Amino acid sequence: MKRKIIHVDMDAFFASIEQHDNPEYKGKPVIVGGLSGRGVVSTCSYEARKYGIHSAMPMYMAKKLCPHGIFLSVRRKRYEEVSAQIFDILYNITSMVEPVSIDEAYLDVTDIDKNPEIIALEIKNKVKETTGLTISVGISYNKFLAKLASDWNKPDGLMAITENMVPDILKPLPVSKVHGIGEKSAERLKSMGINTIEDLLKLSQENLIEIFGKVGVEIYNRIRGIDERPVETMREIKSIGKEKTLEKDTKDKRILLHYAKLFSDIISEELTKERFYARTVTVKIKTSDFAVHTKSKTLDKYMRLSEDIYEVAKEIIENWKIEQYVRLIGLSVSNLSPIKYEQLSFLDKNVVKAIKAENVAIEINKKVGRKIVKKASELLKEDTMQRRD
Ligand code: TTP
Ligand code: MG
Repeated sequence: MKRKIIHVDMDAFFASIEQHDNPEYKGKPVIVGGLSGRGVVSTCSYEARKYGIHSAMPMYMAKKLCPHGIFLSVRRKRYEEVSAQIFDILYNITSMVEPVSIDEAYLDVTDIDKNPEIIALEIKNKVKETTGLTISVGISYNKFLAKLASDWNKPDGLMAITENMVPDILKPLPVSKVHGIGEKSAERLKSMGINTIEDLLKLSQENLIEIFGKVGVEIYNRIRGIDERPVETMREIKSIGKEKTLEKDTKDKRILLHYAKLFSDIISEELTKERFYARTVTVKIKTSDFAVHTKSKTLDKYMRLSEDIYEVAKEIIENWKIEQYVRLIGLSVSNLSPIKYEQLSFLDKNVVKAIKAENVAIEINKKVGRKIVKKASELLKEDTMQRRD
């Protein structure tokens, strides 16, 4: 059975919030971003886009293009608050929500016995009613097409791409619309005389593999309307950690710090690979009487670098009054978040919701092939077992 996928994306998110909170800015070019000398544009209102301003453009350039624009700095907390309201609306529809960024998500509504257009309208109305803002919604039978649809008639868009529309609807689009074709690839294709998806459709799978490598197969399928990527709900709160039973029980903190350093490196590597950042560091020790003790510290910031993790671990170990010999040392990080635009605290609330919804799955261990990523519940189980032995 074909899936029913919805993609939602708020319109000019930061700028729309500013216009909503300051009605005098409505209808005007509003540019939000870093206002310092080297600042860049985070986003701008649709009125400002007419001047050629866009995200990631240096702020001085935006000022040149639109000197009478309203330039505002980023009010992250406020945007996260609105984001949380939007995600609340989405999670009230289904737990099958994949947050992509602060203002964007996929929903799998296949199992909801309702026309997806009705669901889309409900989302639009509820978002408008709750936040006063508009959201663009795309509907299709896979993620690629749903995202394309939400972008179709932004702002305040609603579009469905059905199977019979493919590939004709795709043919005139520029190749850059294909998920997986970045700016550089688009340039390269252009130099080969390939500008539109119609041009791309003429190439064989082998041709595309030659140009893009492995992704070539995905691109070949995508432009034919095939995209099997599942909607991935927030993974369960989990930790990434490593531990070791020492060859000889010890009270020497230098040895414990040595392992903490080693584990920080491994954990940092794993966080990078899984594209996570962590906020909590936990040191675990098992003493010679087999009692397990843990101490944690949660920071305000998310981290991924080995030095940052080690610094917290070091502080915990150095302040720890360890009275017995240690036979095992472990280090783990938790409170994980994927990152996008360095603003993530809104995701935390939704992690909790996803857990409640019990539709969480951890794929990391499968991918890594080593059991270093554990569910919080597993860790607890393990601790209990260790306490018993
Ligand atoms: P987007 O959804 O990419 O942009 P947008 O919502 O402003 O506009 P559109 O109507 O085209 O969807 O990003 C969401 C928010 O993320 C955006 O309002 C600001 C922030 N952001 C950045 O901080 N830097 C960036 O480079 C981008 C692209 C977005
Ligand atoms: Mg958006």
